[in-house]
Amino acid sequence: MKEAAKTHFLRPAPAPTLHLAGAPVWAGLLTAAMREDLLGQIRDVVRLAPFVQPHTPSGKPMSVRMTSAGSVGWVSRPGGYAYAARHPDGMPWPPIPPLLAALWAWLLPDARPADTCLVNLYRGPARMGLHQDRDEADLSQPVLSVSLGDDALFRIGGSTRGGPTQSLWLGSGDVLALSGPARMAYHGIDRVRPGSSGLLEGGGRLNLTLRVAL
Ligand code: MD3
Ligand code: FE
Repeated sequence: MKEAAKTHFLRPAPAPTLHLAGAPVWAGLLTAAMREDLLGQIRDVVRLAPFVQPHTPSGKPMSVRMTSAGSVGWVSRPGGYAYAARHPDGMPWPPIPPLLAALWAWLLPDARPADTCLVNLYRGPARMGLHQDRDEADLSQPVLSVSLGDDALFRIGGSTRGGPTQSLWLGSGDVLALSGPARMAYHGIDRVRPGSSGLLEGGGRLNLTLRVAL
């Protein structure tokens, strides 16, 4: 990790910018230098574990490309979603990027260490429909989301489908923690604003979610 990031994480965690459905949001928490540093660490992950296009268990292709880091990674198989020790192509998942492991420990000191980081790539019209994250064994553990690249319209509701929702544009370097009641909230990405960031070569957005899967 670069010196700037280390120094930054030694300071007390700042107060969140706002709360959305009870979830703290730190807008622009990662500096430009940290975003570049993290992007380099994600490139290393993708080199070892390439993006795949997952399909839903019913066979529909998803518009988001995905890979993972950690001791396990999220996979979609005909039988359903799971955390698996290997990439669909057979290789083990690369380690969680050190900047993200440090960010997790800094913001969530009471949580168990994250054992997986899902990497989502949004390009063009990619989106993610409203869903709950419930493939993890211990749903009392939080999820930490980091956005890089183009802005995305994030939507979050309650823990039942069909209720009211709130929306927020997530920008590059924004961080969001989901714990407590927000952990089971329905959420998704309605759309990405093309060209709103120059961070990714070829444009688009990355979302990194750290989780305790096992
Ligand atoms: C609320 N990713 O990977 S991140 C996902 O931007 C996912 O790629 C979106 O939903 C993305 O499952 C949203 C924000 C987020 C992540 C996990 C959550 C919100 C969450 C888990 C529970 C509740
Ligand atoms: Fe999710």
